[in-house]
Amino acid sequence: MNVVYSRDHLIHNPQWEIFQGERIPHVERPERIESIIASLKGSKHPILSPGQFSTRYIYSVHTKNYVDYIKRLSGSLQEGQSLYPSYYILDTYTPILSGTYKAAKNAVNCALTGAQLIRKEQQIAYALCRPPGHHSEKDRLGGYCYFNNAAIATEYLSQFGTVAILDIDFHHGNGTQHIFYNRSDVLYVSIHADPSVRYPYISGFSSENGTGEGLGFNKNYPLPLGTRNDGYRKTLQRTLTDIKKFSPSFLVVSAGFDTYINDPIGGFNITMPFYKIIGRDIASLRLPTLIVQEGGYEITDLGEIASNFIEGFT
Ligand code: OKP
Ligand code: ZN
Repeated sequence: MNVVYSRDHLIHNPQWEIFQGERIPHVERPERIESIIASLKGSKHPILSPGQFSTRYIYSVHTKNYVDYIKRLSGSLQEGQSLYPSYYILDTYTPILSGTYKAAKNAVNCALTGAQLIRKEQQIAYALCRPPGHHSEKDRLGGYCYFNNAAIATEYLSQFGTVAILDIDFHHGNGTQHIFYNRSDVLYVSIHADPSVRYPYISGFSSENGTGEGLGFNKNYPLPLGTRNDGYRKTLQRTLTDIKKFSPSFLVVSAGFDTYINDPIGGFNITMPFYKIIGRDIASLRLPTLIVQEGGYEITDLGEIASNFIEGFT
């Protein structure tokens, strides 16, 4: 499996988030992706640099005003400054820094490079995107996300066939759901923590099924805090059945590893060896698959989690 990675994510280095009116240390750290790449470097998987793609791909999912706003704000800041914008936001956890635009665009390039690989060679690719993307809506940032990497890659792939998105991050991907909510050529399926007790709170309930032409093409599987391997696997099997029924040309996996038992902001009890099983179960679909990195904040173990997942997949 090809891994797509670039050091350009390092420039986005948020120090704080504002949580319940207090400044607390930011968990979406550059060390996350460095932990993963360090672990994969010893493996047989080739590591590729992303290509450059036009901003037009970002505009295919996000409004021009929103994208330009992030670019302009980011460009106006000094190194080390951070700004919590008042417009186009879902929350106060997602600051803009001088490096944010460049890093977020690089994450999109990683996802698109992976998407191109799976389209042309019908293979599997792993895009080491950072910052993550799945909370970002058409014109709103939030949940540490600016541009929706998985959605932009999906939009690109959807020109060539139908796409299923399987979101296994601990948090519901409200942004991805929002972007494809009225589409029948893109199926969004997500397993995540019960939104009545965990971020993003506003969406991720099982009653959200899509709208218009997209009715029936959005499926949410919220699970209680404390969910363990066996309970998780039952739900995972259900999502795989949904995807098989849809029979897509491509699969995009929004892979967050904050379901891990020791994750500092998660609340499930998934154990280290189980990531191999999750990878193997998803790979059993035998689809050209793009894996897009989302969350996962236990920095010390993150590399090992990703390696287990990839090993199970291949
Ligand atoms: C992003 B992704 C914790 C409260 C803020 C925001 C969660 C964003 C998760 N101090 N929680 O889905 O991993
Ligand atoms: Zn998450």
